Amino acid sequence: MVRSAVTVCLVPEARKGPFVFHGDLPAACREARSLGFDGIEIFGPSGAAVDRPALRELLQTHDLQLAAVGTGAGMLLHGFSLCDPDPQTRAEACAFVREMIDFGADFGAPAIVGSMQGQAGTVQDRAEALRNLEESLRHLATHAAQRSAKLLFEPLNRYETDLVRTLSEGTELLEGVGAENLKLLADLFHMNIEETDPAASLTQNGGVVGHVHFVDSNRRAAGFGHIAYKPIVEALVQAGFAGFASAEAFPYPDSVSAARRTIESFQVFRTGTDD
Ligand code: LER
Ligand code: MN
Repeated sequence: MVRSAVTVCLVPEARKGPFVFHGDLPAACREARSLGFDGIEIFGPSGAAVDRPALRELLQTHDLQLAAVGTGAGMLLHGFSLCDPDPQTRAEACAFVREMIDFGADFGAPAIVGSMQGQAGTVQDRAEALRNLEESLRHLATHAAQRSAKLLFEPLNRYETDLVRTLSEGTELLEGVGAENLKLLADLFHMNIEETDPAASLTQNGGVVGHVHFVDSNRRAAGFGHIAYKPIVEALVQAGFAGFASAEAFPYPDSVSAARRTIESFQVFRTGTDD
């Protein structure tokens, strides 16, 4: 069964980012539970930043799972990327993600490589950047496997990367890395920009999708934009998807309304209709 999650951002520098809850982890857990979410996804400053015993108690108290941990703060706060042409800086980027993998693994949750894939830009050619990224992911997936954890790779839209933008490109990258525990994250906002047909792409690549960012076309909560969810959900169900669909959306018009709208829209996973 697909489980619902909602994002909580604990990085003040990302307060304008597409996260439903910001700053107050206990309050976010309370709201997530009262609205009926199964889990939370944390975007934190580093693997060591979150007090693990306190998080464990919060998750237990509110009967929530940790769905995933984002690693984008490595890029946002330190300028790290996994395709960096400099081996030393790339090693530091890997170390940052490894700490996040360890944090997530303590809670049975995968880490997400999204923004941390980086960009080739004008610094290196795309093929070289992809080779660097592939090597970093192989190393990180091996590390995650040692902790019995999955690692999630997220294609992004063209305004955020020139490397991997579609699920098919993601599948190709995964084949190059060759790690069983490396899966794709399908972010419906990025897909709405990059995919010719999001549902068809999920049908084609759904077997390696391990997590979904459940969000609308305008990056508001599902139901506040123009994505038709029924064919997307049908494709995911057909592919046997049983991971988390996590609300990574702007807190529009406010956090609680965005979370509530998400849970209402989440009914499409139960009933198969957008109504
Ligand atoms: C960035 O746009 C995004 O979607 C995040 O999930 C990646 O870290
Ligand atoms: Mn995303």
